[in-house]
Amino acid sequence: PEEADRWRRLLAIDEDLRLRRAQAPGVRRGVAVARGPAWVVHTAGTGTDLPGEVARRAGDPPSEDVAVEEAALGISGSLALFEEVYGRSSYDGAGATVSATVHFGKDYVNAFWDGTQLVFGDGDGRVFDRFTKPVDVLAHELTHAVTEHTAGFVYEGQPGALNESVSDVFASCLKQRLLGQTALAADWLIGAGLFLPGVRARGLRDMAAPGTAYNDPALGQDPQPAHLDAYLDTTDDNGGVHLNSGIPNRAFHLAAVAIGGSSWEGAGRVWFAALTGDHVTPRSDFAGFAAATVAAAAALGDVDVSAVEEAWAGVGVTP
Ligand code: ASN
Ligand code: ZN
Repeated sequence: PEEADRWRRLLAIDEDLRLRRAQAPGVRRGVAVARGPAWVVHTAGTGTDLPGEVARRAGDPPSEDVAVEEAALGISGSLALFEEVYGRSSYDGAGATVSATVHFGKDYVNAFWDGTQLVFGDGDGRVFDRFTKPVDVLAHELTHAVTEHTAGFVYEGQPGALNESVSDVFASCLKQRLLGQTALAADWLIGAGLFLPGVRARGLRDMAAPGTAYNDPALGQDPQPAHLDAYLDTTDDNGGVHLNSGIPNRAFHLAAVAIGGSSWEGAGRVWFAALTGDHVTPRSDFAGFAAATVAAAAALGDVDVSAVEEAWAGVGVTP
């Protein structure tokens, strides 16, 4: 509840701004673009039928259900990031309504984008708390939808690890934006607050120091590599998509810190331009995506291109 209150306070500002813009003189009431993309949060009530029952839509008053509120805040915050900072209207670039379901299943310890909607479990009450709790988990899943509609990275091997990494990149950008943190001040953790007390885990992943997020009997040690030299050749996890993402994750962290200021405005604009630009394909590998970020930095004009090149060099990737 403490964490939820914190995000609610931060996002209340955002919601308030959205409503005031919708009601501003000269803005026709009900024009979708003025209000930002819509969203709807459902509840599965611990069942597995999707999407379940509607719990709250954009514009509705808050519900009493904390998971519904967390989802609403994470989704509206992510939509605001994409729209206000990167000029993208929803995940499809055309204002699609975001649909999400919370309370999916019993003791369900994951969250995912199924190609149509977002889905969140409540955790097992032992190791994992609710998957709606960390605002960056919401943004991670919504970014899968953005990637599907843009670069379309196939979910396997290096393009799969890029798909995962890009979700962490914009998840971290959202969290840092809400907290008003610079790249230097941020914790670079994905999923902080997801683990219940007593679990030796700072989060699911650490973008600044992949491989150090957790070390607990229930979880083992965080297996992420931080450099291409340690790339994991495995058939698990679609070729290690959640493992090898540590490599491009750290490249983003290095670029963000080198560029300086806020990650979402500095390195974030470069990564967004690369993700949505012509230099990537569904089968781009690390080097291909690195080259796309270098080209994007050069095209933006106000970004230190060598900071991007050196960030990739720092993880062993040559654009
Ligand atoms: N939470 C995971 C993800 O977004 C779910 C999955 O592996 N499909 O990548
Ligand atoms: Zn993911």
